[in-house]
Amino acid sequence: MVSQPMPLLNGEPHVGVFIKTASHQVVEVLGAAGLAFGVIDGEHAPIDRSVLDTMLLAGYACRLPLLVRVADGSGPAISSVLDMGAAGIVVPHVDCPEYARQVVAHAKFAGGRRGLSTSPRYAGYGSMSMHEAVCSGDETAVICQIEDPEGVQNAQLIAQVEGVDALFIGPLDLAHSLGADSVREPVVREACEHIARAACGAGKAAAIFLSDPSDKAYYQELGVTLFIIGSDQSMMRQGTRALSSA
Ligand code: 3PY
Ligand code: MG
Repeated sequence: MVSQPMPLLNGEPHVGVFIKTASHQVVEVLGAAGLAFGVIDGEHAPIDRSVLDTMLLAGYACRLPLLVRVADGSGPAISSVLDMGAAGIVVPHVDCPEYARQVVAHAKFAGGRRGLSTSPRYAGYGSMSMHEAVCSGDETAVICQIEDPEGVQNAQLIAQVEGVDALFIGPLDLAHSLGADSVREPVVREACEHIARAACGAGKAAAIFLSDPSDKAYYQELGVTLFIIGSDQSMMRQGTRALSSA
């Protein structure tokens, strides 16, 4: 077993969802239904380490690439999920290039300081040579979430950090921190556009969270290619409401 396939950075648009329910069955349902990728939310959802491990295993089983949004950019938080074989990490609240460099260093063996063991899943449980494990581990995606005014200001510098693969726009935190009541207020739109342009200008991918798919075309026009639209919870809620009102 090697790292999960990482087709998400090929420049094509991909639609995924946040996964907030601590369940491998949810992963399998989404994979069987043909979803392009999922982002397991380790920042805001109560998912412990061993359940996360099983969810990532389910991702392998149904060939659903899974990113994990870690709680923060610390070394243990990052290496733990990469050791379990996540296709990549999303780090929330990256607000300056120094922090982005620290995130990359924690995520990478070559040029970084990720702790090396060949015994976890990402390295085939000891079946890979050290060289193969390092190559496999370094294929994973490093995605920085930009969702604070300082992050917006520093978006170009963050995008230029070597090893950062994508900037992920966080409209909710942006709206909150910019004093807006809605993600559709012009000040939030401007910040989102600025981040998308910073990513594309540096030759990196841009990702965005949307609660409403009707905004996708607008951001795709700006060069965003990774769309995280809602979550397993919002899909359940919508389905339940539709059923209840039928
Ligand atoms: C945000 O919009 O702030 C996010 O983090 C998306 O979940
Ligand atoms: Mg956020």
